[in-house]
Amino acid sequence: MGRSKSRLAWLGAWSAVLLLAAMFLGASGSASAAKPGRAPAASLGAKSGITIHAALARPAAPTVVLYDQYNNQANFDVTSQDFEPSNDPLDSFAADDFVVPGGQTWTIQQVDVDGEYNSGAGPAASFHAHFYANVGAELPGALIGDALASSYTGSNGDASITLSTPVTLGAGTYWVSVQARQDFTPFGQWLWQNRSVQSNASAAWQNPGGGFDVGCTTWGRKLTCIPSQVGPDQTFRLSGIIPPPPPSPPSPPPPVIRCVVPRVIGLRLRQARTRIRARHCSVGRIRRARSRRVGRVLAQSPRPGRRLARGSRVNLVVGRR
Ligand SMILES: [Ca+2]
Ligand SMILES: [Ca+2]
Repeated sequence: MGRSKSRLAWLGAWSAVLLLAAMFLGASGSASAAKPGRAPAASLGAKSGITIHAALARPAAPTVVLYDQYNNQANFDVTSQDFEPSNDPLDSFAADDFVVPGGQTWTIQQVDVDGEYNSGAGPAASFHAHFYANVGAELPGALIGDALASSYTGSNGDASITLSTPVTLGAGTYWVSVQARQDFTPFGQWLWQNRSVQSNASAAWQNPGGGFDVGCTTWGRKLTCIPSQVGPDQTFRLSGIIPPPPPSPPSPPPPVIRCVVPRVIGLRLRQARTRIRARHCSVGRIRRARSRRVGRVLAQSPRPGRRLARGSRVNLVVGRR
């Protein structure tokens, strides 16, 4: 390790540069943050040079594209990598934001990123995809989903990552950070392709271990943390499913209608019948009894106020001459 190793890494890069002509030459110098004496020498980012951006395949149903800013490649990229332990101070995270529309819930299963290898041919061992809430300053906040060591397909640094842990999010603004889990020795560096068009807030970046000596040991704006960077956003696409809304709760059963026995003593029989039916009871047996109160109800059974099954009978005694 040490200076000789770092020089070897850069020699490897230069041999590729010679093949790719002058366009690439300018790039290598501009973006390098090689630290003499720090081994290996990882860079903060680089001009991507001649890159063919292959069109992505559409996911198969029921998986759908949830969010897509895999376009407008800036041909400049940024480091976002989980290195081997000896290079942990260089571990860094780039992140970009996206919005789940109101009324929707997404289960994100796949993240596609456009990337490149540098100072080595890769491949990444796996990718991490970290999901964060959005805080007021339009930067990543609390970690709310983490798909570590996710498998992927793709080549030359482009990766279609199947999340080891799908992430379900309701409406709102969120951030996703994609990191290659890749040892610098011997696989080199993975760089995430920048996007020349900004959607929502511009990308964020952090280097918690401070190994790049540029500050931003917590989240900052990428273009502020690394002024040599070109392109405000990152290229990525999210795929997954929009689960159907949960079934509405079953409607409550209709209220039980009961016969609540009315008081009908003293009423004329016709009035008594009407009132009894209005209270969901029925008129039962009618007995006649001599009385000066001819045609009026003298007694009733059951007594007023009883709550009985619908249609229960109310028996009456009615006066007669
Ligand atoms: Ca690491
Ligand atoms: Ca953005």
